[in-house]
Amino acid sequence: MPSLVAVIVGSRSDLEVVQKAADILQKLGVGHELRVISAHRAPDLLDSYVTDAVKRGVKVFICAAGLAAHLPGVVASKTTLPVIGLPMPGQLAGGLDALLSIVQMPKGVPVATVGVGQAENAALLAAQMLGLSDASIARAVEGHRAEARSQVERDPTNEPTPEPART
Ligand code: RP5
Repeated sequence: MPSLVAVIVGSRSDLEVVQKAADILQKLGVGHELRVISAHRAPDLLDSYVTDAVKRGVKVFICAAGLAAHLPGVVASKTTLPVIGLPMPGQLAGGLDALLSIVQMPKGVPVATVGVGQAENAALLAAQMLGLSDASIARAVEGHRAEARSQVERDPTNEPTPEPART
């Protein structure tokens, strides 16, 4: 299956949080690939990877990073394809550092930002973007949403309230 989504993490230490994104993409049948490439430790590798991924047909990037978290912005600077930034939980206010760094992209080079550690949302947003032109992915996203809806509806607290006994 060709990769439509490239997931890049800044460090191996991000992998545990990001695994959920890969799991959701797998569940939805979206071809994807995962790379560990730090924007500050290996900028040239990141540059060549993004160029190659675009040539191979990747359509959306998910970039996870913590602390100064410049990875999503750097990737967005190298492509006009959509980039979704996933801030990693960190030591400073639980990841507020990465959240602000990613969401506060200066004008002209946007990064769509999900909540701190919200890997599932990053994957779903990527799938929704792809669903605009791929009916089978759009159906898979609908199915995932229906599961979530039904889970809430089936919660025991939502059982119909019994009629009061008539006297
Ligand atoms: C960022 O710095 C990574 O995305 C990671 O979240 C954080 C810490 O990286 P390591 O020092 O654990 O490699 O670049």
